[in-house]
This record gives sequence, C-alpha cells and structure tokens, in this order.
Amino acid sequence: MALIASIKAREILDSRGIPTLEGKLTTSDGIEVYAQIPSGESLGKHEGVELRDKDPKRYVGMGVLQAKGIINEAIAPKLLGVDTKSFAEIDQWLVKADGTKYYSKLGVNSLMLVSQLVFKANAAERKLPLYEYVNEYYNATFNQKVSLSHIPTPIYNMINGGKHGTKNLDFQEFHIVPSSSTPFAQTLEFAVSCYTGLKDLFQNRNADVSVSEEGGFTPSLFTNTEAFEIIKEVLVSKKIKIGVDIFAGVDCAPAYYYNNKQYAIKDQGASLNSKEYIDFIVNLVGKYNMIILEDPLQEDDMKGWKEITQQVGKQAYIVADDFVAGNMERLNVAIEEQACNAVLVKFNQVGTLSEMFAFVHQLRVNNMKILVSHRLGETTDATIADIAVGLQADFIKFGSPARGERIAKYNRLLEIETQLATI
Ligand code: 2PG
Ligand code: MG
Repeated sequence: MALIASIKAREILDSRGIPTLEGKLTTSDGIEVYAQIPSGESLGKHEGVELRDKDPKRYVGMGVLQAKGIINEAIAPKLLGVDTKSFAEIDQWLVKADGTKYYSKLGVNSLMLVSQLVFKANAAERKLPLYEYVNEYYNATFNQKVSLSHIPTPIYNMINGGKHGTKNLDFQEFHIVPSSSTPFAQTLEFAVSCYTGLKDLFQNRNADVSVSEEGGFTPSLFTNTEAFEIIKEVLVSKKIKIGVDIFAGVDCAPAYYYNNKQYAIKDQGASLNSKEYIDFIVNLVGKYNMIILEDPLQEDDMKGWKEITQQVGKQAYIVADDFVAGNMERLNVAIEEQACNAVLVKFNQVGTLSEMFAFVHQLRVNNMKILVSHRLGETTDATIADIAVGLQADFIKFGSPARGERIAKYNRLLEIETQLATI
C-alpha cells in the first residue's frame, strides 16, 4: 500500500521561458515521482483554463505561484496519508473542488499535475513502465482488451506559420506523416533527413532558416502553397513514394486568419467565405496527398466542418483540435453531427488524467482516430509518450525532430519500441 507522504509543487520554466509547474510526490514506502506540465500558445476558446498569477511584475503576468500555493497549501494537506490506489476518487475530488466548467478556479495546470503524480506513483509501486501501467489501467477501467501492439504513427512538424511562426504563413503547422506500417525508428531517421534537407534547401536559396518554438522552420518567403511545395521538393529528392510511404499533414489553426466569417489566406487575393475556402482546402488535400487535416475550419463553423468531412473524410483524417478542445460535450456534438473523424488529445485541455482516459475511450468506441499531442510550450518530461503508447493512440504529434523538449519524447518512443519488440 502506497500512502501519500508529500506532494510538493514548484515553479519552473517551459521551453519558451514561460513559467509552468513541476511536482514531486513521495509515498510512505519511499517512492518518488515527478511531473511537469506543458502549456499551449494557440488556445481554443473551449479548452480548460490554466491558472496564471496575472502579476505584471513577474514574468509578464505568467507566473504560477498561485497554482503552486493551491497545490502545496490546499490540495497536498488533504491528500496526506491517502492511498494512491484511490486515484480515480482523488481525480473526482479535484474536479469537484474546482467546480467550474473550464477549471478556472484551481486551473487545469494544478489539476493535471496532481492527477499525474498520483497515477505515476501507482505505476512505480507496481514496478511497471508507465506505458504498461496506462494500458493495464485503461483496459481494466473500460473493460477493454487493447493490446500493446504499436507505436502511434508520428506526425512530424517541418514548417511553422500562424501563431507558431513569424507572421508570413497563415497555416500554423506543415507536417510529414509516414505510412503507419513503417517502424518508428525508421520514420524518425527519415524525418531528420527531411528536416536537414529542408534546411539545406532554404540555405541554398539564401532564405531564412530560423525555427519556431516547436522546431519547424519559419521561412519568410512563402505562401501556404509554397510551403507544401518545398516540402514536396524535399520528399521527391529522397525518392520516397509520396501517397504510399509518406503523406502530408497540416494544422490550419484558422483563428489566426478568420475574421467576420471570412478566411483571409495569402494564397488568394481576397478573403474567402466558408464555401470558397473549403474548395481551396479540398484541392490541397488531393494535390499534396494530405492525410492529416487538423482544424481546417474555425471552431464555431459547424456547417463548414460537416461539409469538409463529407467531402474529404474518406481520404484524410479531419482532426478536431480547438473545435473540440478536449471537451466531452463538444466531442459528443461533433460525433452526433459527423463533423470530424479524428480528435487531438492534449494533457492540459481536459483537466485530470481520468477525464483524459474517458475522453480517449469515447473516441475509441465511436471509431474516431486518436491523436495525442504536445503543446507549444513543453518541458523535457516525456510522460506523454508513455500515455500515447499505453492508450494505443493512432497518431502522436510531438513537433519537429529537433529541440531538446521534443527530442526527449521521440527518444522515449525509441526506447519503448525496443521494449515492445521483446514483449
Ligand atoms: C496545436 C498545438 C500543438 P498549442 O494547435 O495543435 O502544436 O499548439 O500548444 O499552441 O495549442
Ligand atoms: Mg492544433
């Protein structure tokens, strides 16, 4: 029996130099576990709220001392001596203690930190790798028989625009997506070779080779279409079969260019209405062998979402990120309306780990593809890799094959792939 002996939160910095939370939990039998919380930049209107100090004198208001205080002074004392096996009850208690729709009282950052620590302590007590414990817990909780058979297919970021870029490209992320039959280690090697190939291409053209906070290049030369073209050029140079062994992906994140019900993208002279814009996107899907189409439409454009899913939902995964934002109610509406066929799952949108597992389960039983995603603001914590494998997600999105905080997750997947081969 592992009783909670202490929970201690502290303020650390994420990969952008913005404060976030780290926590340590110790049990009565000496187990110590840690967790660090990521943070988004392009936030959906409907996602859970992080608790930030809003004190302009520290880190432009982004400090998390208040959240740290809530954990250390209000939550931890109530959990001392509690068995970590009561994980689900502790999560329920946290949700109730907050009591708001988007967790604005305690913050999703505080909730997720405590939830993860308790869960990890149980895995450590069982002496199981975290992914194995996630898998076991998920199967037991939802009466499933999901076996640990694959590493989720990676979606590798190559170029960034929108809120993740330097204001010249409208779409936020341009990806390459290997065929799901390729072993993970091989996809990683290929992604690195494309990434360095892209760098050479930019350098040869005397173009900008600076990178975004998630590692993708932020060139100052191109329209969205040109970004797809230059990625295609790299793929062609690698002599890989596009549309068979490799596909394209994009996260449009249109909040950046959507205004007054119009989509204003630089590829087209004038702003487009939803229908004209959908025609433009549908054409891109066919032209560039796109398999991942994330947030093509603005989060409240339900009619547009239904239309695009109807038009290209058989060719590509129409992925809801801000459209659903980890919110079960919005997910159920999206399922009912057949407005997408895949959904992004992010740690700090949902609240607690229990809710995240239930959310993933709802996706699974409704035949929706499951994509587990990083945030723009990351840490070197690789827990998300274990969660994605344990839940047997279909895809993972962890950014570019560059930058320490992204590489930490890819390195963990390499390790898990080796371990799975021996099971
Ligand atoms: C997204 C994510 C991750 P952010 O929109 O999918 O790439 O971005 O963390 O800024 O929400
Ligand atoms: Mg997104």
